[in-house]
Amino acid sequence: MSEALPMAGAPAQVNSVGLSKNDYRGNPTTLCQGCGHNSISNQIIAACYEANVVPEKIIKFSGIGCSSKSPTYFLNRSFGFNSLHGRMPSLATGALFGDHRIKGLGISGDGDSASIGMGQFKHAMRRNINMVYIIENNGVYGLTKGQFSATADKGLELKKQGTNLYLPVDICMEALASRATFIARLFAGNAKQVKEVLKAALSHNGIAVLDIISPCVTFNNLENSYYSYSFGKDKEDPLHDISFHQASEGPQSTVSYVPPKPEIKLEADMIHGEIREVALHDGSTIILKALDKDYDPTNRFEAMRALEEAAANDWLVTGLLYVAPESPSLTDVSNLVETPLNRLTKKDLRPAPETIKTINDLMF
Ligand SMILES: Cc1ncc(C[n+]2csc(CCOP(=O)(O)OP(=O)(O)O)c2C)c(N)n1
Ligand code: SF4
Ligand SMILES: [Mg+2]
Repeated sequence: MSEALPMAGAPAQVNSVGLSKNDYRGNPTTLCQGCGHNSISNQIIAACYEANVVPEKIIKFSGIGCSSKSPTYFLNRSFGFNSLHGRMPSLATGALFGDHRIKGLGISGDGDSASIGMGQFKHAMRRNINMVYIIENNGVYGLTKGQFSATADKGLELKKQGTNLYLPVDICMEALASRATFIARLFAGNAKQVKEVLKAALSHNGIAVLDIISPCVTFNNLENSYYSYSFGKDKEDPLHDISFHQASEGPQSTVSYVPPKPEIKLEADMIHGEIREVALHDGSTIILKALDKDYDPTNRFEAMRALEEAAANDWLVTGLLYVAPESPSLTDVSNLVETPLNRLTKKDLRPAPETIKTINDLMF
C-alpha cells in the first residue's frame, strides 16, 4: 500500500508522542538496491512510528555485516553501538543491564548470529534480555562477497562458491531450544506482516527473536534458494493473516496487533471461534487467527511441530511461532534498584559506615 503524500504546506502528521514519521528515519542506505535488509529498515521506521515509540528509549545494537550496517538507516535519534562480529548479544546484555528502562533493538545477520555468534545468540535467549533481536537472514555472508553461511540450504549451488555440503541451522529452532520467549519467522517481502509482528515484538518484555528471510539480490537470489524472493513469494505459508485493526473498522476478522491506545475497544468487536488472544506486558494484545488449523503460539510443542513440518515440506512458515508473555526478563529477576545502574553515584554505592562496621566485625 502506498503512503498518502502530504499536501504542500500541511503540517506533518504526528503520532501520540508528538513525532512525525521523519523523526524515525536514519541516513540514506548504502546497501544494494533491492536488498531485503532495506525493506526491513523501512518497516522498523513504520512500526516505531505507529507504535508511538520514543526513539530515545531505544538503543540500537548490531554486529558486522551488510545487515549490521542497517541501524544507521533508521532511528537517528536513538543511541547505537556496532559491536564486533557475532558479539552483539554480550554487548547488549551489558548495556541493557546498565539501564533497565531502555529497550534493545538488535540487528544481526545469519553469519553474525548463526556462524561466529551462535554461542552468544543462545545465551541472550536463555537470559531473556529485553531486546528485539532481528536476524536478517539471506543464507550468505553478503558483506564479504557471498560465502555460504550456516543457514544456507544443503546442495545450494552458487557461481563463485560451488556446492554447499552442509545441513542448515534453523534459527527459529535454535531460539526455541534456547528458551526464547517470543519467536517469529517472517519474509522481508511481506512488509505488512513484518511491521505488525515488529510492533508486537517491541511490546514484549524479554527477548523477541525475528528470523526475517531477507534476500541478498547480489549473491543469493537463485530461483530455487530458500532465501530468494521467488521462493519466498511462492512457498510462504503464513500461520495467520496479519492486519492492523481499528475498532472503527467493524468486526475483527484477521490477526491483529492492537497497541495500548485507549480509543481501541477490542472486546465489543471480537468474534469468537478460532481466535487466540495473547496479552503482552504493557497492556497491548496480539490476536491470532489460524488459517487452516487452530495454531496456539503459546504451545512449544506446536511451534516445534510447525517448524519440522515446514522443513519437511519446504515451506516458509511465517508468523508468530511462539510466545511466552509471562516469563520474567533478565532485569526482572536481577533484583535491581529502581534507579538504573548507570545513574547511581559513588554516594549511592558506598555502604553506610555502620554496614562496613558490621561486615568488618563479622570478618575479624
Ligand atoms: C572476527 C571476524 N571474523 C570475520 C569477519 C569478516 N566478516 C565480516 S561480515 C562477515 C559475515 C557477514 O554475514 P552476515 O552476518 O550474514 O551479514 P550479511 O552481510 O549477509 O547481511 C564476515 C565473515 C569479521 N569482520 N570479523
Ligand atoms: S551484498 Fe547482498 S546483503 Fe549486502 S547489501 Fe548487497 S544485496 Fe544486501
Ligand atoms: Mg547474511
